[in-house]
Amino acid sequence: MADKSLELFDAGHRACGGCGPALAARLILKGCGPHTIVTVSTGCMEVFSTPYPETAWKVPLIHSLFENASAVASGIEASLKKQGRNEHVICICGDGATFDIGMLCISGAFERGHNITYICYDNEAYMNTGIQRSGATPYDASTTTSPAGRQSFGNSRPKKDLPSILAAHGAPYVATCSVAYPNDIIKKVERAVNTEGPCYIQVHAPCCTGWGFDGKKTMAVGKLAIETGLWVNFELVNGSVEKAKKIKRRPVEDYLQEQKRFRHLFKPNRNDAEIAKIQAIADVNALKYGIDI
Ligand SMILES: Cc1ncc(C[n+]2csc(CCOP(=O)(O)OP(=O)(O)O)c2C)c(N)n1
Ligand SMILES: [Mg+2]
Repeated sequence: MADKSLELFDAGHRACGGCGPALAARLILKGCGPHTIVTVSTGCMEVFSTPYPETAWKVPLIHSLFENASAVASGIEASLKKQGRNEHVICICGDGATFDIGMLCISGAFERGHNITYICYDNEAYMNTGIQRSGATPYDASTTTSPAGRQSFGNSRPKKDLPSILAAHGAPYVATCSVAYPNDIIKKVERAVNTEGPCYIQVHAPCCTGWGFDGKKTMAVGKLAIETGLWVNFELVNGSVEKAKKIKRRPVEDYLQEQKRFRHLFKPNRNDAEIAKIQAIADVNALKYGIDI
């Protein structure tokens, strides 16, 4: 069991106040413990935590490219195995790196069956380069590459179901969690790093800057995602749902109204038809994971 009082992701980094991913990193390392080697992809996390010559990481960290953190982790894991060592090898990567550009390397690493844990901090867009949409951006969210305006409601595609895709690779353990529930992250990461084989964890990590809310509300916004059913915390063990958090659902607009990325759904006029489509996404989630009390 990892000592949860250890702070392995240090204060003094340069993230925005209220940054969900920074909190995610701190909690992830609590779940892993000190005998851990981390690979990170290019993105906010790498930029705000490693401004040369400083670092917020108290464990070994390797940054290579945007797309290949899982390939780097694969090589580290293979080398450690050869040396008879057993440190945890984890990747901590953004959703752009995970859902889009790193997908090929992740698929290869999971197919080869490396004993690594791949963790995506999901802030639902390419934040570091200026809020471009990714495969993780939710339906209707406004981003700089899917701007809401007279011609568009924002992102026109639904969020990619990456947990199912990686479970279909035969991953023994796949889980989702949220910075709004810190102990759940620690517990799931600890389980993943102690499970043999390639495991995947997706952490919902609200981004106050990119989503457009006050940095004081990160936890509240994260909770609303879960309470509306737009984000579900679940565990897939050998491909089957083992546990999903049950909730009494609130209407999706309680979550949408808190964020500027959805403001076009309410102003200048309320768009009931689009809000109903988002409600339908939450309804499908609720049915799929059986979350309704
Ligand atoms: C091959 C390549 N393409 C594009 C970039 C530019 N780039 C750097 S970070 C980034 C966005 C990262 O998005 P995400 O993985 O979601 O992390 P976030 O910034 O949101 O934390 C992009 C497009 C790059 N560094 N390398
Ligand atoms: Mg991102």
